[in-house]
Amino acid sequence: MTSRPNSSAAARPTLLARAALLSTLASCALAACSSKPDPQEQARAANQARAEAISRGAAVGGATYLVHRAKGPINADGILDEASWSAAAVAGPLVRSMDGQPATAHTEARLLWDDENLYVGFLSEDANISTPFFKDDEQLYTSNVVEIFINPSGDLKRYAEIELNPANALFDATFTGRRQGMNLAWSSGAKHGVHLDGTLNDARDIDRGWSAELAIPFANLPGMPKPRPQVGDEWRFNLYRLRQGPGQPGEGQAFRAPMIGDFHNVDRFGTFRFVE
Ligand SMILES: [Ca+2]
Ligand SMILES: [Ca+2]
Repeated sequence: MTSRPNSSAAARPTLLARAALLSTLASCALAACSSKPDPQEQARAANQARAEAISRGAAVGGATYLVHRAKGPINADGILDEASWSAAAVAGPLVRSMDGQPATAHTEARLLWDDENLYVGFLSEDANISTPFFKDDEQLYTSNVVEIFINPSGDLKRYAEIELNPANALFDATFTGRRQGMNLAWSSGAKHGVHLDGTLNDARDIDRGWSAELAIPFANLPGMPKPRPQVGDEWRFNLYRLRQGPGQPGEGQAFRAPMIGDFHNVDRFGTFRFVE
């Protein structure tokens, strides 16, 4: 975790302050913790420890992530303040993709679903939010980006790759096998938004981070075994973040570490289950 020697209690970073979620989650991981124990921070620490245990399990053992049903509408505006997000299981913190060890900046994700969409929310600590890309389907994966790979049938062949960057540019493509049959013309039809707690492409200040929110329609996903999932169904997936470019460490992060420099390592995809 990055510590910030200059932070005081008054100026303590509250990453993405408008995401109410963050006030109850992970602020110890995202900022310097106060030395005063207080119940809220203890609860946050416990939540963090639980998330890290889940992440370790996912990184090495293939723990199944539970996708809970959203209890109300989700507006994919990049602000994870819908009550359903607070009840969603944490996926992460993401780990280094090459070795499963702790990453240099905190990233966590959450998934939800309803009859029409799979929802994905990412919270990413980032001291220098940047990207050179502003158009959809550009090579977002050469810069800073969060990603989900989804394989509904579990065949480890027909999967979608969907990425979102801090400029709210979307990359989406389907594949018919590991790195095979890429169809960049495919559109997921995802609604998406980002929220920046900082400034984009301005290295003169220190940013807190950014959040991303996607509503991905089931209707367009490749290889769907049925029109929409049901409780108990399991899909294969992975979640990633890339930190590349000026001021970035050149780091790949993953929910389940592929352990090699290839996010398309489908054999290392994790599993999630749709639950109530
Ligand atoms: Ca929202
Ligand atoms: Ca596309």
